[in-house]
Amino acid sequence: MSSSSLSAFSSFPQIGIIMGSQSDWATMQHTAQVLTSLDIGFEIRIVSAHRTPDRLRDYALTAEERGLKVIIAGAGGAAHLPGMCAAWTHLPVLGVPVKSRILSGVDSLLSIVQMPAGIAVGTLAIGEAGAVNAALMAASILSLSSPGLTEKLKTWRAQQTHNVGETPS
Ligand code: RP5
Repeated sequence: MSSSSLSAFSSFPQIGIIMGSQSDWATMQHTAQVLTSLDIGFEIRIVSAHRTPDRLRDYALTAEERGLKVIIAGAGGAAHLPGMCAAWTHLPVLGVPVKSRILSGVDSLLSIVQMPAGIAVGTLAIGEAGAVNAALMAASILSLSSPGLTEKLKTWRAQQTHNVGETPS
């Protein structure tokens, strides 16, 4: 899926999806797909904590004034991105550990989840499951002030339940 084909890739995004590298898009596209299915506006950027530190600082410092409500940050390996992003903004930051080539994402998971006390990052599962659930968690956060979105989330879950067969095909 190309980022330009996502219908909720909006000019008034509520969710910021950032990732450390182009290589993370294969995982993070699943976040974008779920947000699209829930009709939640989002933006997508490649922002690396170590390769583009100034871009990360600018992105996080301007996120709130640009209308973002939640940031979802996917990164792999020594995955500083979610924690560094959270250090620059008071918005909720959800971290998605991307499956890495050498350590299969355990490195990503531990480096995101083990935030020292004082700066919070909500950490999801490694890989696609985490990317999907980050979108659902962000939607739940937004739904606290949006009854319409609560209904969309209930519908999404009901559809998921409906799709579970009683016997394997
Ligand atoms: C991290 O390094 C990125 O988040 C990515 O998961 C990982 C590898 O990046 P590439 O070498 O594929 O650009 O910064």
